Amino acid sequence: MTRRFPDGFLWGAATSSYQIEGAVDADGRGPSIWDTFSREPGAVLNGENGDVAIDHYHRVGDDVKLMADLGLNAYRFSVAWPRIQPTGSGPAVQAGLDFYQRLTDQLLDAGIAPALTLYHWDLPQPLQDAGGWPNRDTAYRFADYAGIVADALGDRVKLWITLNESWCAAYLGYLSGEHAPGIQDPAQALASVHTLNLAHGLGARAIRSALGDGAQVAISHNIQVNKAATDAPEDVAVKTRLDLVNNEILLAPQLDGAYPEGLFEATERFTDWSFVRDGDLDVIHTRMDALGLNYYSTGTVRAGEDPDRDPFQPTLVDGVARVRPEGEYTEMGWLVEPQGLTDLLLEMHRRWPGLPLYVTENGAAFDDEVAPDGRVHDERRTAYLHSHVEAVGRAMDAGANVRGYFAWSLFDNFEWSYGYGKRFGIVHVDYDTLTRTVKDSGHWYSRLAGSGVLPGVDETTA
Ligand code: PNW
Repeated sequence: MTRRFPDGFLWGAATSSYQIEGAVDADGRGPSIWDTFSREPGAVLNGENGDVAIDHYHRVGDDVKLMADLGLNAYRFSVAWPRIQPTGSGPAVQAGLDFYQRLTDQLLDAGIAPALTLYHWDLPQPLQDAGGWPNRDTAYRFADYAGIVADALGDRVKLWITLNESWCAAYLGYLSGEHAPGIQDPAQALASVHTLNLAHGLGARAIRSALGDGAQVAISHNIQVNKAATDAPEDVAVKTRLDLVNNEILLAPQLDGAYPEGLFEATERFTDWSFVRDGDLDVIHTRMDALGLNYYSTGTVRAGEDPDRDPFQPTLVDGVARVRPEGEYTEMGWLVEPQGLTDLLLEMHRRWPGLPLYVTENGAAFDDEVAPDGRVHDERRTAYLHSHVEAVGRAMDAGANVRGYFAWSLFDNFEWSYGYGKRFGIVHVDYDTLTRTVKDSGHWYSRLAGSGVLPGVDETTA
């Protein structure tokens, strides 16, 4: 059966500033928390960092040309806050804005719709020195920054994403410490969630007041999709408790205007939530035009103790054991489970009927090499993308209002604490020469983008 997607469906690929740009000292850019964190011994595998990354900052023209050759009709990128405001506040650096104005002009010339993420984890270091995301003031700084970028790029960009994965920013940054700034403190993590929620709402308002209804405002969440290992009440209870502190803590205030029932009790041993002020929930509940979902995998959980768990790493929910079902796993150790994406989209549709949805990231890390024939035969990635795009189609058949899909990632790039060791790209990057080579999955994706029809997994010729 041929799977055909609607006209106007966005077929894009996604990246983020720190992961691809390099040029960390160029044109007045200030340091971000990732510049600092990646220099701490042991923080990133092999001591790698984003100083050069894939040098996108200097190769932006060729990179856009490559997207055009692939026939993408959308591109999701993020703006590096420290290029716009090196200290996180104060006047904008024109050279920083110029870079993104050139990028968006080139995209539009090539018929590629820009989808702009304002924050993909590169917080200006001076804002961390002032307390970072646990500090309420960071939300107001973010709103100022959002307004600056909206004024500068609002004539070119229609789809605005306030924050990428606030779950990661709060919980990997301030709870597990795997990401910058590398703090392990449940109280700071929960305060960060609230500041990020507030930042989203204030940022959405800043964009709206600069651009009116011409702009579509969204956020990208990596909702944790978990299944209970069995129907036993204790296993189901574990899943419900995880959903509460991972997902509902973001979705409920943003889309329903209130923190979910039971959240404050479930976390009272860490914080009294006194940082929530009158009026905050109204701000957080500012109308969104679309919801972005980043999906990679589905977890399975049961009640119990996890033998693999690092006992020194704090957690918000005790008594959780992770189950590793049989199946295919990517290089990240993530189970390939496309049905989880269908379920997620349908669950969002059930709760907020008609809300436009975008898959703002989906993809897989595999070990790829350039073969003697000069190509990258990444069959497993093609199969992954195929099964997940098919999963999006199934959700649309059942009524979900999905408007676009963005592969993560356009390029192999700096994969955070894994450094350059994990390759997610549909375009291979040789880290010695920085040469870009479209992988077979990229050729496959190009066919999909060009036709709106799901190709077979073997349709990978250029
Ligand atoms: C997302 N987790 O990160 C990010 O948006 C990308 O920048 C990143 O490259 C991509 O997914 C692949 O990792 C995540 O631990 C990082 O569950 C970690 C997790 C989830 C998403």
